[in-house]
This record gives sequence, structure tokens and C-alpha cells, in this order.
Amino acid sequence: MTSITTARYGKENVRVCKVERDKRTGVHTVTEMTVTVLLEGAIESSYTKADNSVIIATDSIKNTVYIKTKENPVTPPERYAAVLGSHFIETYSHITTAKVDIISDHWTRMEVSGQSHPHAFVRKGAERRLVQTEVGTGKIVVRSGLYDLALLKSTGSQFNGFIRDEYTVLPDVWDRILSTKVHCLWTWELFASLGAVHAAAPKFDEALTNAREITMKVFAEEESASVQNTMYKMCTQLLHAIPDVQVVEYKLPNMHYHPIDLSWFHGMQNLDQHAEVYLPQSSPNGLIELKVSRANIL
Ligand code: AZA
Repeated sequence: MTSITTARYGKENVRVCKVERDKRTGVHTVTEMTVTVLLEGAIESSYTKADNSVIIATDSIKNTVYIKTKENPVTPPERYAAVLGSHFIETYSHITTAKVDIISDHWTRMEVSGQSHPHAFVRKGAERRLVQTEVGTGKIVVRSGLYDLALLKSTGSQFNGFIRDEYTVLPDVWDRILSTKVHCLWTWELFASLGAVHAAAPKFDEALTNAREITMKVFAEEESASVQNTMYKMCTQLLHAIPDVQVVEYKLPNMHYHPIDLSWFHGMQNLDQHAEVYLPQSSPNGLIELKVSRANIL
């Protein structure tokens, strides 16, 4: 006897770019997204009985993304994801949950001769915006986040006092390079309807700005005892700054930079307090994760 625990399916990596043109000013807005839609509901028979009558073809799901992108504003992505997810719930009675994830690329308006250009854009860094929604009947879960925000500080970071046993070679350090690629996700209080998501739309961009600023301020200003402690401070500050957010999660790779021993060259000093030349390690890296809920804030 077997039973299906989870079944969901859909289209991943649907790439789409929308250009919105303000005819009056001539200013264009470009939004490039990678969308994933996964559907759940009364679809078990397609797996167990080869019953394709319950399947919305993944090609149709992809086409729906294109059509909904044409029909609706795509910013903020939280609202667009909720609109897209709601379409599947409302159109197909046997679909009970639509998970819509969106990764948005960061096209920044170009500054040319000191002026914002109306239709030329530049991509600065690898940072992307992230949205994960789960649309069900009477409840919409929205998670927002930022992804691959690369940060580095050249002092103001220590790591010492950790467990020292026969496996340990890492020395205590009181001053090191700290570098990471921030993955941060915050979960909003549950939305009861699509209307509630529409009403909250202005808060989404504001929260992203807040999250970036808090992350960078804590990273830059704090005398870090460890990635663990620094990220806890980021989580608690974010929860204090955005009252409608219930949970904050960070995933921080610790990208190591080791001072290079140059003593083989005429006794050249480049270790400890003499360190200036470092070897960036591409792998392995530390990986530190934390999820803090509002009830747990001290
Ligand atoms: N946390 C840090 O901040 N740095 C480290 C760790 C850790 O757990 N392990 N090695 N280096």
C-alpha cells in the first residue's frame, strides 16, 4: 500500500521581460523576471492512473505567465506573483495551491551626463530580488527577499574562542576580512485575500529598501564576533523595522580570505598584523543560516 505525500508540478525558469512606457514623459521601466509556477490540488490521478484530464500543460502555464505579464503591472513583484497565483486557483477548481516564485534582475536606470536616462539601464552586481508566494483559497503566504548581495569589510571582524580540539588548526583571529553573499528572506503576516496584497503593495518596495540598508549598516558598523552573531542582529533589527513581517531568515556564506605567507621571499612579512595580500578562496566556504520569528525577539 502506498500513498502520495506531496504532488506538485509546473514550469520553472520562465524568463520574461516587460517594458512599461510612459507615453507622456517618454520614460521607460524595464522589469526582467525568472518565474516558477508550481500547482497542487486534485492531481494525484495524473500520477497514479495516467489521467491527463486533470493536467494544465506546463506549456499552458508558461503561456499564462506571458499573458498575465502583459495584462498586469509587474511591480512590486509580490503583487504580481499573487495575481498570477490567484489566476490558477480561480480558473481551475481542482487546483488548491499555486506557488509562484519570482527572481527579478536589477536593471538600474543609467546616469548619463548627470541625468537619469529615460530608456538606458545598467546592471550593477549580481544582486537580485526574490519573491515566493503560496496562493491558496482564503490565504496567501508572501515571502520577500534579496539574493546574492555581495559584501566585504576589511576590518571590524573577529573569530575567536571557538572549540579547540584535535581537529582544530584554525587560529583565533581578532581582525580578519569578512565577506559574504547575502540571501535574506522575510515572511509577511498572512494575507486573507488578493485585495489585502493589493492594499499592502507600497510596503513591499519600502521593506526591500529597509532590509538592504539594515543589512549593510549592521555589516559595516558592527564589530563582528562571528557571522552567527552579526546575522542575529540583522534579523532582530529587520523585525523591529518592519512590523508586518513575522519571520526573517538569512543564509550567509562565509567567503574566506587567507593572508598569503610570503616569508619565502627574503622573509617578507604578510601574516597577522602585517597582512595585506590575501588569497580569496572560491571553495569551500562556511555557510551560516538563521531564522528568527517575531515571538523570539529578545
Ligand atoms: N563563524 C564565523 O564567523 N567564522 C568561522 C566559523 C563560524 O562558525 N567557522 N570558521 N570560521
